[in-house]
Amino acid sequence: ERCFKGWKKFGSSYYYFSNGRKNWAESRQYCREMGADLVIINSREEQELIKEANIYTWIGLSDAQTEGNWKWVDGSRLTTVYWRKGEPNDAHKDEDCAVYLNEVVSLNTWNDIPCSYEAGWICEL
Ligand code: 2F8
Ligand code: CA
Repeated sequence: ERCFKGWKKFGSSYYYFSNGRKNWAESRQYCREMGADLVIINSREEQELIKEANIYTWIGLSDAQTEGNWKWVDGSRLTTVYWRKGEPNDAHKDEDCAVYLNEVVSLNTWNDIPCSYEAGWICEL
C-alpha cells in the first residue's frame, strides 16, 4: 500500500486538510495537482470525519454552472445534504461555492459563499 504522508485514510479514500487559505478554484487546483480533488461528502460518516477542519473550509460543491443546481466536482448530484438552516441563499446573488462550517462556528453544516473568498480546503483521493 502506498504511503500518503499527511493524508488521513478513511474507508477507501484519503483526505488532506490544508494549512493556509485559497479561493475555491485555487484550492481545487491544489488538490488536482496531487491527483485528488476537493472532498465529496456522501455520508454522515464523511461529514463527521471533517469535523477537525478549520472554521471555513471549501468542499467540492458548487452551483456555478447552473444557479440552484448544486453539483459535486465529479458531476454527481447531492445525496446527503448538511446545509445550515437558511442556506444555500445565494446572498447578493454571488454565492456559488460551498464551505464546511465547523462544529464551533455552525454545528457541522454547509454554507454557500462567494467562490473568490479565501478559505481552507480538504482534498479527497
Ligand atoms: O446570514 C447568513 C449569511 O452570512 C454571511 O453573510 C453575511 C455569509 N457570507 C459569508 O460567510 C462570506 C452568507 O453566505 C450567509 O448566507
Ligand atoms: Ca450563503
